[in-house]
Amino acid sequence: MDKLFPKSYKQETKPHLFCPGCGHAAILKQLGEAIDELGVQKNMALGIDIGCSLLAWNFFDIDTAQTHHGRTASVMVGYKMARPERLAVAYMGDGGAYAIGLQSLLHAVLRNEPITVIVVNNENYSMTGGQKSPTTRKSAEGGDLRGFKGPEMISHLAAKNAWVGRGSVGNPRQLRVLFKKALANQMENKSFSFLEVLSICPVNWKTDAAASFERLKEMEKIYSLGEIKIDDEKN
Ligand SMILES: Cc1ncc(C[n+]2csc(CCOP(=O)(O)OP(=O)(O)O)c2C)c(N)n1
Ligand code: SF4
Repeated sequence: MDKLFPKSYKQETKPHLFCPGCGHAAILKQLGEAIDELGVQKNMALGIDIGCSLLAWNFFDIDTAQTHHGRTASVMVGYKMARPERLAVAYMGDGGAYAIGLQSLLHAVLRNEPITVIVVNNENYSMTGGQKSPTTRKSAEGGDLRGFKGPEMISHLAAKNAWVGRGSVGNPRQLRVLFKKALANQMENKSFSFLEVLSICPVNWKTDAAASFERLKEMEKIYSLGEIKIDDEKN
């Protein structure tokens, strides 16, 4: 065992608490790599929402605040006001960010608060058992719904120097670059940054690995990935 896991590796990692095959774990791995590559680990705080994102509470060796459901953006706005020299990052699910927390998110955008918001879109309220969220496209009753497009909406409201993008757990290399851009924007432009990440929830989707990635591929066709242009004609 010691040969497989050298001492330094054992000290620096620990098992995650997400269900097997969950997208959150792979997304957080890329966030961690981006934080390491930018060297900001000791100069930031991570706010996590109620939902499966809260299982990240001790994932990293960084200051973490677990906040009220949907209000992580507002809590990190407050943190940033108190500690403007530090990075403030909010990590939330699509249910928390786009339903009960939408007012917190929108007003942070409109005020161009210098925080970074990451929303993991797995098309359902996962922690409570897979209920419909604003991003759900197919209802259990069989109806087709229109999934809420967070980055596109924000791109119409954000200030010119804000940064908006969308990544996918299916493209980890691109995802790490997008995380770095979202964090760098907060540091350099002192403006709002927003990254949605398409993810998988095999437990509530009731899918095996192959079917989970098939559904993710379908999502990747519907939602555009990469940086999303700010519509600065109107704002
Ligand atoms: C104010 C409030 N309303 C509802 C809940 C119940 N609740 C806990 S987790 C959760 C779902 C979270 O879903 P989402 O934000 O999409 O995150 P995910 O679990 O999918 O990562 C809900 C509705 C709560 N804890 N607090
Ligand atoms: S319920 Fe879904 S999102 Fe939550 S930990 Fe399990 S697989 Fe991940």
